[in-house]
Amino acid sequence: MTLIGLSILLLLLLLLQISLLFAWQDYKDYHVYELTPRDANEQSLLRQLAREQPHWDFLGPRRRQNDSTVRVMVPHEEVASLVALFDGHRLQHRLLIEDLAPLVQAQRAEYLRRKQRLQLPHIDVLAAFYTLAEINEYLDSLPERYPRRAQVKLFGWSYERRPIKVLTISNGDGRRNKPVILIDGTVHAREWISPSMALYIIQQLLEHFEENQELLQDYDWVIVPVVNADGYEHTHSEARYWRKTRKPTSDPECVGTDINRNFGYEWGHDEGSSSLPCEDIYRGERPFDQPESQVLRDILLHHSERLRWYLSLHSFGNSLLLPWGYTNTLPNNYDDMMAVADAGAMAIVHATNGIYSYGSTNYVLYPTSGDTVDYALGVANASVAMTMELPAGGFLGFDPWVSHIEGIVTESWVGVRAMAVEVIRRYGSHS
Ligand code: 0X9
Ligand code: ZN
Repeated sequence: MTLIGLSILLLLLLLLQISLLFAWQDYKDYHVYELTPRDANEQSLLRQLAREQPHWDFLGPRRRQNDSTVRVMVPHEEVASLVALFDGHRLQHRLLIEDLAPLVQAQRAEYLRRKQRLQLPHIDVLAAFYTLAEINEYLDSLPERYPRRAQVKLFGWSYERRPIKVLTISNGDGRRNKPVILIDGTVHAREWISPSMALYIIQQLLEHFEENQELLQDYDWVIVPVVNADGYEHTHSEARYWRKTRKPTSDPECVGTDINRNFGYEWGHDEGSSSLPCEDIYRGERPFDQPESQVLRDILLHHSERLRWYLSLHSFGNSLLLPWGYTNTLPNNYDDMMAVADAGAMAIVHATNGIYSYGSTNYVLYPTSGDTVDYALGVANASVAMTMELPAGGFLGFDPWVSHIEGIVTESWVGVRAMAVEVIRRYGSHS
C-alpha cells in the first residue's frame, strides 16, 4: 500500500473511532443524587415520587429495608425541581455526579479500546463487553468447534427483528431428554454484566469441560445470553442506561415495556408493576404483548417437562431472589429452593467473602408481578426458579468497568456451580 493509501486508511479508522464515540450523546449534564431514606415514611415517599416522576430514573436496588440507599438520575432541566421537591419534603440528598456524560464516554472508550484486538468469532469474556452481533457470531461458531456438545437454535425474533438465540450444551453422550438447567441473561438491557456472566458460564462448560464434567453428566444446560435484544443494542448505540424493550407504547413519548413485568402469571398487580408506559416497570397492555417475552415463554415451555432449575441473571444487588414476587405467601417448595440458594451463597462467602442475601423476592427486595421467575415456577414447572442479582460496579451499579468483569464472573461462577451441584443432588438424573 502506498503511503497516501495508508494515511487515508488511518484517517478513516480515526474518524470511525470518533464517530463511534459521538454516536453516544446522552447524559450530557445529567445529575445523579443519592438518598438514604431514614424511616418507612421516607421510604414510601420516595416510592411515590418515583411513580410521579417518570423522567427521574430511580436506580435499584429499591429494597424493602429502610436502610438502603437510592440513586436517582435526572436530566439537567429537571435538577431545580428535584432539589426543590426533596428540600420541601426534607429528604436528605447529596449530589454524586454532576455530569454523567464524560463518565459514560470514558467507559465506552475503555471497552472499545480493549476490543481492538478482538478476532471474532473468538471472544475474551474478561476483556470487554460485547454487542449482540458479536455474541451471536460467537454462539454461531460453537457447534462447529464443539459438534457433539453445542447446539444453537433460533427461537424467535425481537420487535425490531433481531434474532434471539439459544445454546444447548450437553456432554455429547447422545442421551436425549435429560433434565435441564436453563439460564437467561439480559432481560434488562443495561445490566451488562449479565450477558458477560452467561458467556462465562458457556466457556466454563465448553472450554473447561474436563473440570465441569459432573455438571453435564445427567443434565443439559440451555443458555440464552440476550433476551432483550433490541434494548441491549440500544444501550450500545444510544442510551447506556436503557432497561426495557423498544416497542412503542400507547404513549407517544415513552417507548418500551419491562419484560420482567410482562409475563402471564399473576400479571397486572399494581403492587409490583406499573400500568404507566413511561415507567421503568411498565407491564405492557396485556401479558406477553412483547415479542421477546413470547420467545422466552416459548423457551421455558419447550423445556418445561424437564426443567429443574431456571436461573435469570440480572444486576445488581448481590442477591438470590426466589418466588413469589407477586405475593408474600411462600411457594410449597420454598425450603428446597432455599437450600439451593444457601449452597450458592455459602460457596461464594467461602471463596471470596462475598455476601449474598437470599429469600423470597417479596421479602428480600420488593413486590414484582408478571416476572419470568414467577412464571417459571407457576406455569413452566421449574423445580427451582431464581433471579441472581450479580454484584454492582461502576457509577450506577449497572456499569462495571471492564477491569471488574473478571472478579464478578469468577466469584459468581463459584455460586452458580455450587447451586448446580445442589440441584443435581436433590433432583437426580431423571426428567
Ligand atoms: O425488579 C426486577 O425486575 C429485578 N431486579 S432488577 O434490579 N434487576 O430490575 C428483580 C426481580 C425478582 N423477581 C423474582 N425473583 N420473582
Ligand atoms: Zn434486572
